[in-house]
Amino acid sequence: MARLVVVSNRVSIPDPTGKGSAGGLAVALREAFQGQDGLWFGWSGKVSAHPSAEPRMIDKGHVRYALMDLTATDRREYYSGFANRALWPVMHYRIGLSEFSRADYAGYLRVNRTFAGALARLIRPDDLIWVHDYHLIPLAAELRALGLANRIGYFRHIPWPAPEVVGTLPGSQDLLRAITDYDLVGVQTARDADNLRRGILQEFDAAQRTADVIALDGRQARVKGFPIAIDMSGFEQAAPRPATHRLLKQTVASLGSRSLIIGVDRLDYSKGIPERMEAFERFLISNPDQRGRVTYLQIAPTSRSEVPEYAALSRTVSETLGRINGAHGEPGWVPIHYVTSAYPRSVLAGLYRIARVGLVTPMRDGMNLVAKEYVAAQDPEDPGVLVLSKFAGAAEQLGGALIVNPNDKFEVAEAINAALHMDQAERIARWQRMMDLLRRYDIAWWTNAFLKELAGQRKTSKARRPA
Ligand code: ADQ
Repeated sequence: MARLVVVSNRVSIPDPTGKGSAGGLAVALREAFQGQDGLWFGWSGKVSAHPSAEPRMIDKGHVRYALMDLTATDRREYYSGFANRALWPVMHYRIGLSEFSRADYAGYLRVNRTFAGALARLIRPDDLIWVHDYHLIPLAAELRALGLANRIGYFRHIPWPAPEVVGTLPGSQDLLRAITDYDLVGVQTARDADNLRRGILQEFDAAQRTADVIALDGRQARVKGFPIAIDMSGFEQAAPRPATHRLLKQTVASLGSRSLIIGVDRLDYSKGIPERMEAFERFLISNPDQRGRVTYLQIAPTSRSEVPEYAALSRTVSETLGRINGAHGEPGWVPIHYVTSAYPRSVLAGLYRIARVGLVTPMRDGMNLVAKEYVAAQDPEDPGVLVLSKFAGAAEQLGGALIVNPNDKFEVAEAINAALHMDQAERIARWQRMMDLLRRYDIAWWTNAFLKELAGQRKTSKARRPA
């Protein structure tokens, strides 16, 4: 069997207890490595003044972890700069927040080249290479330039917007061309796939071979939707367990007879957290009888705090939260509870289960795993209701949710009210529809579908003569 080589910006090594990182990607990729030898290559998360050109190797079970350190300049330019300050906002349709710098872009290309050089020395001819996300778009092009002819797949976790939006980003033409150096490009939704194919066809003299396949300069790339999924059985089993964690116990105790509304997101402007708090405020204003009868718990661990737009968001969230709690709170009732820690998956599952409403209202999101986790964790006899943004990739699959436009706080407020008042039969019917789909397309389906398709690709002589 061909060895699987995964490349991602960060590498997640299982911890000594064997549980490892709780992140969705870590769980997905652990599934992909089941039953086969693998290599996982990427950034260690560490910064060093003189990083080695060779990765540090760690063996765990049948997987080798290859870890590269970065210099402080690499981290600033490649990661915080181009990836998170230029690419991320544009790919989430926030052109006005995108800060392009030539130095950052050069750093992004430099780190991709360094990674490709170090990785190429570890690659065997029949390895299947699976690259993840927006940090590493040019990696295949760099590997091809070094003479590699392996099958290389790419999965894109965040949206691929319409060509007019992507086109605003300097360097986007080169990135589009680089995408065609992959044999298989997986995106979250049919809309992303359509946007990406249109982008390539509009920008270059490319040909559409079949509905999915684009040919450019003798290379062929298949661009297709592979909606990422979750570990369904893990969530279904964890959710009903008795509350042992402090947060879960305290939440249950403080709720009394109140209904819980829950939001769980990384603190990111794409997730629409202040907008959601304002929609909740609108719900309280429009439904004064609900005051004191609901609690909204927002869990939002900080992320990318070195990026100025994230620090600004953190301030906005604190101000919005303080204002709403100040204006509407009463002795004995705080409308919005806000916590910023990371929690074990079992705790999140328990919280999802007791929440009558799951509020997942990103302004844009590639997929949004929280939406799926919330549904998976519900009690089949008495499920809660998911309120879901039409701009989350998950909305293409989860038609049983109340679908909203997060830009309209009145619409979100009305959906919260409808969710709290929905009768049991309708809640069960909607939940069942979503569960059928989530069970069918779970994480094992996702990894198998992508890898099977990648392995089945005709091996093209994509290697280019070294420059
Ligand atoms: P993210 O933007 O990180 O992922 P999301 O899909 O919601 O967004 O995944 C977040 C994960 O982190 C979930 O599994 C969630 O349970 C977990 N998480 C969130 N808060 C937590 C907390 N306080 N403690 C512990 N765990 C927490 C990117 C894209 C998404 C895409 C995923 C996967 O932006 O659109 O769905 O990749 O492809």
